[in-house]
Amino acid sequence: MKEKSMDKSVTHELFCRHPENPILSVKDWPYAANSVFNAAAAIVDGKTLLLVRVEDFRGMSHLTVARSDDGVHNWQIDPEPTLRPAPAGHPEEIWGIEDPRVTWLEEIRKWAVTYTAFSEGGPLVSLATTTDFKEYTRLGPVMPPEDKDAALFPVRFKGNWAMLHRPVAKLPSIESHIWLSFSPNLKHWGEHQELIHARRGSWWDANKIGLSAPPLATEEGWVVLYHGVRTTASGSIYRLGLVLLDSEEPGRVIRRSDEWVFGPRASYEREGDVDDVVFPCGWTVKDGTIFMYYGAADSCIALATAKLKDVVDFLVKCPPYERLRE
Ligand code: BMA
Repeated sequence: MKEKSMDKSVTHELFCRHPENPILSVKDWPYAANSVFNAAAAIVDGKTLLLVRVEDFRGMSHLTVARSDDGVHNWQIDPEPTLRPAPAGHPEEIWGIEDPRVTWLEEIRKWAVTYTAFSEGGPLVSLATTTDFKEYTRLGPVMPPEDKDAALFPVRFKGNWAMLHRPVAKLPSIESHIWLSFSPNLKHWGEHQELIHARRGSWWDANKIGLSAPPLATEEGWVVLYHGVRTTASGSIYRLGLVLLDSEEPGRVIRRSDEWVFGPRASYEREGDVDDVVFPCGWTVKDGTIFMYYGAADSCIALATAKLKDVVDFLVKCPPYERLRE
């Protein structure tokens, strides 16, 4: 059995797994699917809404909405796919759409949905907006391949929208970092800058990192949850770390955790279509508690919670971000 001890004193983990995990799997689905995982999360009309990546038996993914009053039980799942790939008008979606993140844009009173479109040229970042999670307006690709793991900030900075995303370096010797880009209109993006760097050597987040859930506003700054991909002789291990960005200048990294704050330990995280993966695409905050929804082993959806205050207290005690110490 691959399960490791779940004792918090052993794991150092900030987040606690829900005892009823996994909270959603293909058993719960109203139609046949291979796996349900990597879901965006939001509070909509007082309910928790997950926009779930569903992989069909061809290997291609679409997105389907699940809603719950308490964010744990009694999920009402759309009886058929909510957002399907539309390759006729959007050839970049030919091999499916994956890993959504959602952000409420109060200024235009719309949800922004960033997702990976799997094009013949590789995965890229696409953006759509919605007001009801039923009808979607596609803005199309906003970052060319290979790029994924994107989410918007909910507000503009000096007149521009901002997005975190992760382009992939073509050369194996170059690390893949998280970038920050800006746009006046959500459609055209520029002022690209490298922001959070993959570390090197034996670090848990060496060589490849990516954004997990969208940035969360707190009094201390933007809390960013990211994943680090550790390559081992028997595959990759996806674990999670935290970064704090300046409230007014998201291009300024203030703190970064040295240790991971969550990693695969439970059996449903350690064994599945892709072993040893925890992959959150969304989190919600209710009464001071963060609900982090994550894909587990690319097979099901699990929930872990933490007090927002504990996360912020932890982050402000993390080392200042200095590129040289990596
Ligand atoms: C990443 C993404 C995720 C997936 C993870 C682990 O590159 O493609 O969708 O969960 O790999 O397989």
